[in-house]
Amino acid sequence: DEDLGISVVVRPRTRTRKPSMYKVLMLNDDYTPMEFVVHVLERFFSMNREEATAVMLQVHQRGVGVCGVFTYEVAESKVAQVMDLARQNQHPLQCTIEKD
Ligand code: TYC
Repeated sequence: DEDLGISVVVRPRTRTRKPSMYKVLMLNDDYTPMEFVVHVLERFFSMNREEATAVMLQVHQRGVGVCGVFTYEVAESKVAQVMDLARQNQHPLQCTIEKD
């Protein structure tokens, strides 16, 4: 057949996927001061005082609360920052990651 001289550029395309999201959960304990937990929520999860207080009270009353939802690496980094600051201040505060 005759070549009409029309060329088409075909770019290979891989599907983009949304990254899995992970919740950072804060756990209750009997010793960490409420004010410290509020400070942590304000500092690392960009909450205002009202939001931070509500989440802290939720954790205090129910045992667990959601600090935020992030990609895996960001969630890991938030947990590390919280645990470092808690350790530096000798508080037993724990937080963890759960797949959303
Ligand atoms: N239960 C703690 C107290 O009575 C306060 C607290 C709240 C601790 C939330 C941890 O994630 C936490 N001092």
